[in-house]
Amino acid sequence: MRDVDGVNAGYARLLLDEYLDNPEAVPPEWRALFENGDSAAVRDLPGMARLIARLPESDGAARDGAAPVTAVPATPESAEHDDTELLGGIAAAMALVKAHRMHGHLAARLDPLGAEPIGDPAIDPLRLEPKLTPELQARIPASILRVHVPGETLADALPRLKETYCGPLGYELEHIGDHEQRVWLRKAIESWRFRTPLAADEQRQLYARLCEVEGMERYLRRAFLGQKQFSLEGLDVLIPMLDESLELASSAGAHEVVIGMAHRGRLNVLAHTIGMPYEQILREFEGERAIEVVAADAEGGTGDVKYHLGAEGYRDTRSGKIAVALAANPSHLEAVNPVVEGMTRAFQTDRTSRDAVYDPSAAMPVLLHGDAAFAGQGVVAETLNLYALEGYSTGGTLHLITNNQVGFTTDPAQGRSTRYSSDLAKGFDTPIVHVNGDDPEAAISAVRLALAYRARFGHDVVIDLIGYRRFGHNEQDEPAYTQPIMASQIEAHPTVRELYGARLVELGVITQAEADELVAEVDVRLHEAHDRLRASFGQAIPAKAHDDSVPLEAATVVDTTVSQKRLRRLSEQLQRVPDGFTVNPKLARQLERRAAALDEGGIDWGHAEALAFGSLLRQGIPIRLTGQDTERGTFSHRHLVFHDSETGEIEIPMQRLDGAKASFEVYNSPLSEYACVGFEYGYSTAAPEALVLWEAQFGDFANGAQTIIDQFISSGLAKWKQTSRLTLLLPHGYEGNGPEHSSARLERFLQLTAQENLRICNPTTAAQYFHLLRRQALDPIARPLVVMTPKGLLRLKNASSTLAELSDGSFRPTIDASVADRSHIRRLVICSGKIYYDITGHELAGEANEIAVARLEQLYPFPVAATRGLVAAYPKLDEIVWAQEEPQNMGAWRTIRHRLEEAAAGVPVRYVGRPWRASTAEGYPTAHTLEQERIALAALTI
Ligand SMILES: Cc1ncc(C[n+]2csc(CCOP(=O)(O)OP(=O)(O)O)c2C)c(N)n1
Repeated sequence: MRDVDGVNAGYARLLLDEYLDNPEAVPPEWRALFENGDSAAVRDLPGMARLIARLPESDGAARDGAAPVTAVPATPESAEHDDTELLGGIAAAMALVKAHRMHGHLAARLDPLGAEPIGDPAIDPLRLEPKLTPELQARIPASILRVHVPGETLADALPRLKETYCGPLGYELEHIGDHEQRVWLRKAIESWRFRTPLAADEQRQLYARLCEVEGMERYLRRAFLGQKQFSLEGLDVLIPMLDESLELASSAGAHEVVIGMAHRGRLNVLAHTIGMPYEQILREFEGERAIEVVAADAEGGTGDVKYHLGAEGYRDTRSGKIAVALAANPSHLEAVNPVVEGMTRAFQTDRTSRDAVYDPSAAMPVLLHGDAAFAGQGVVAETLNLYALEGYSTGGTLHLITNNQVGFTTDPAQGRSTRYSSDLAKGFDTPIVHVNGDDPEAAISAVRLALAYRARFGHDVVIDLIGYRRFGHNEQDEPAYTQPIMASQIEAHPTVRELYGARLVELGVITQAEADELVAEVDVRLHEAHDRLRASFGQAIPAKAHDDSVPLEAATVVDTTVSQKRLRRLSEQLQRVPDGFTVNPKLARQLERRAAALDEGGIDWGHAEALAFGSLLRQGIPIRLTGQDTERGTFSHRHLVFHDSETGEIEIPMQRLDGAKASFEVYNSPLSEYACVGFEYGYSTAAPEALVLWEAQFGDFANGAQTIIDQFISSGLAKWKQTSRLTLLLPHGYEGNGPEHSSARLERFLQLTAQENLRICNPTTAAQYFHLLRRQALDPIARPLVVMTPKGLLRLKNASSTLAELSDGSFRPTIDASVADRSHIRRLVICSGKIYYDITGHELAGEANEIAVARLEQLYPFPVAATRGLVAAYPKLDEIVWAQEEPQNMGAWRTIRHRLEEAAAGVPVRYVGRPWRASTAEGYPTAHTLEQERIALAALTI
């Protein structure tokens, strides 16, 4: 029988706690005891005695590597009340340790401006029951508390525990559901593995870096008084933290780090993290005040403000060179987050063989957030939600909140309901490290811990870097109007460079003279760069204005044909399932119909799409397709992923095509538009060779991603020379399903078009869709494509195609009516999309001999020549009618009317469609039917 004393009893209590938290975490013999219902026994000493007596001799340590229990022999003379006191003390000590881990951050000294932490009674040893007096603390062996700080007893360990959890770093990790991660983090934090002191030369380097950070901001402010720079001052340690991140990413094998950030400190990141020469940054400032500033560059781009520009550079690290990309971003805070994730994922993916090979170690995403923005912008949550999803994971993102404790003029208490800016991340099981921005060494250790955690668990991690904003929101703002107390505190507060310099002088690492010398050197370097820049003035090339009045039709002719033999072979492989795989019988019948369609005609939309994809894969074009329920297709028309009806196993024939030279990725997306479209945009910019498609459930939902559409997809080329072949598939068409399932808001996309920034099409046959997809992938000029895709037409016989229509021909921007004798045609109806079938399928269509109905399949760039040709083919026209099912203030009419009138060459152009409406469509099916009928009739009756 083993000794039973307060210490071992305490250990058993601890194990019970642990068991209740996570049964797997306790040694099996203990688990067995607790499972047998003996947990109640732990509550009292005699119960413990019984319990421990039944244990085998070797009780083993808990699995997380904590020291085995120290068996303190029971002293025969110890009074029973001593045992009781010790047992109580151990319980309190355990609570104290737990409280430090859970609430220590509330007592941490995180605010450089010195705000008193609120603290928490649970971490006060004298407020526990029983009071943990120094004497009692000295009787409690630290080993049974399973802490990782050094010390024999609680009395030895407690100061270090306080220093760990309540110093310049505060940790939140106890919310994490995964026991292994919690244990790993506790150990890493309490052992100070990542808080090893910096060597003297590292300290000097760190100080020199802070001189550069501060020196650049100061120089810019002096040299360009009143220009916006969104200074980093107050959060200067961000730059050394990024330095450390690059070092660690590189040593872990990454060859690319992708950074997303807003305005704050961006110029500093460009110079010091990306390595952009000072001259280039100074040029931006000079350009702003130069008289000869140009409105547009040679390619018609209109540019962007300097604190939005993207950049790429290479940095030397101890482990070699690493590429660093800073994603271009708009003012819209946090919008760049998913874009960076998509870019990173593209860099992590090898698309050169049938299976996309995803290697998260190849690149690392770093997102910098404002404290107000992180808490307030919904896209943050949407992006956090991607981290563990198969199609979206990037091996964990390093999130750095540059927390200056104010959002423009808004105090945190007005900006969020939570204590910390970072609190949202807790819902994603993410560890959070808060760090005082005036302690550069603590900040570096936060990065080390965060990236070790990321490397170990492939999980997002957040560092909340708490600093202040030395000046106003920008350099034209007066902070004292709205934050007067804070502003005066900041004015009296030394900079982090000054504080750290003074500390190093005190430590004897540098002399005051050396500290001052480093400051002066930075100033000299900036002066010299500015002088060199000034000397180069006058050599700039004048920009020529771009004529955007005439949009051009696609200049290049792209061969989109595929031989019938190849299409047959593809079709057969796409329907093939492995032996023993059971396809749902209804689906099997659909597949059989597809096989027959090759000979009989009736190749439907989903079939044509699959053939387009398959043919592109054989040509070496990688494809990535995502969207809500996209694997099957919202309208059950796609079925790229088969599910074995008996085992649930999955089969993706597209990934098994013979001779495919590129990867095919297909994923159901989470229920997000903003982050998901942003992600695919980012992916598509970093994978220019790939055809990246995002599909909306219904086209209307794309407006959840409006910021990405407005700020990136449509304007990225003009602002940042950044484009891609991202393709949006937006189900569109009036089928009586109410205001939210009818319109993809075609008008919005058309309104965004100019300078050939987009392609917008509304194809009406499977073959047109086939050729359009192939053209989009193969056109040497990359542009985003917006496709109004059908719903009812997916299965409409008339909208299906023959094998010959796929194998030959090309995408036709207009489709003429098939009228043999045109001399009696008095009205040409031109329409786009599904309404074509409503008009031509109407019972009166056959009698409308004087009317021809043509289709406009490409709305932008507007097919000027083709439309002119269309009109010219009808010599006796009295009028042209533009027919649409959308209301008059929506759809294509208002954007293309002048194009139609130009092409009409004097023939009057008239509108037929829904009247002006505030809402896209009728809510009642009967009202819808009446309206469709009215439109068709109006188009068909003269
Ligand atoms: C989506 C969006 N809404 C509003 C703004 C206007 N705005 C620009 S900066 C700012 C405050 C940002 O505060 P914070 O996130 O704390 O970053 P800081 O500027 O303090 O670094 C606001 C509201 C914006 N840029 N984007």
